Amino acid sequence: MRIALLGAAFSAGGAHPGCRHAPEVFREREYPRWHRRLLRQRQTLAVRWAGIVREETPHPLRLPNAADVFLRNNSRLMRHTRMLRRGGMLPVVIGGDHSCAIGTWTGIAAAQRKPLGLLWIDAHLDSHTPDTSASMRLHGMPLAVLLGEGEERLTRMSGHELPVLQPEYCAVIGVRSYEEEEPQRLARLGVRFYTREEITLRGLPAVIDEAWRKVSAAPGGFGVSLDLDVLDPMLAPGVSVPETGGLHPGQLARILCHQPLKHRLRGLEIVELNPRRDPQGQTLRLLPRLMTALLLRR
Ligand SMILES: [Mn+2]
Repeated sequence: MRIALLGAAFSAGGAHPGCRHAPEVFREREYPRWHRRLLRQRQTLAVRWAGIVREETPHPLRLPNAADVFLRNNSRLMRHTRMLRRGGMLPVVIGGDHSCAIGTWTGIAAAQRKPLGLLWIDAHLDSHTPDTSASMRLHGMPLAVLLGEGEERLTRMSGHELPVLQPEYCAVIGVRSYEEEEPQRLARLGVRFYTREEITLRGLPAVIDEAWRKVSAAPGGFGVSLDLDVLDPMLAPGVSVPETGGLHPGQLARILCHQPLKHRLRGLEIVELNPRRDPQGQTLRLLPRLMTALLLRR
């Protein structure tokens, strides 16, 4: 598998400017070691850096005023992931605040003809629109945009009429903080989301099996959007919007490892790493482990 690492140095759509430093910090501190380890272990992953897409205005911005800035940033990211997919590469995007998901998945979906599945791993539902958001920050809205709801310049970024994602091939897992309009929207659209309570009730293996089956049934393959705030902030403090509780990194690695149809993977993004809240680097150091868990076929 030929993997192209792509930074999305975005913070304008998020809650904290620190997020935009994450791709560079990863590339300098973790990537060389990870790359050497893969070579030494003769792993079949061929990884290279494809560059860093930088936002044009590195200040927190809000909708509706900043729609054009968000559109330009995400359009550039979309062109990169689309080009990488068309070239037969597997894009792995290192964010950035979660608004980069709009560019990542619009580009990956545009490179193929069949519908794409997506597993959204997150403490939040990210399914607001400007009508329901209190903060008007775009990182609380990317899933709604990809499903075709919200700011129209973003939902139609690729020029296609249809939304980027079809609800029946999407699932959200790890959720533990949301406003009531978000589950209402997802329920109306028909997107399955698994809260912390459901995971506790049914057990993680049953839930993850169901979620993986759902997204990997998509005719065009599937992707994973991983917001690091799904993890317990005691163990992974380096995120912009920490929520108490959450998954243990080992649990998350097992989730990523146990997808049986990895040959149908079309992309991965890992977002919301905030190096300024991660002075000891423990959140940063999880990235190679999590990426290897999903990318390596056993
Ligand atoms: Mn998120």
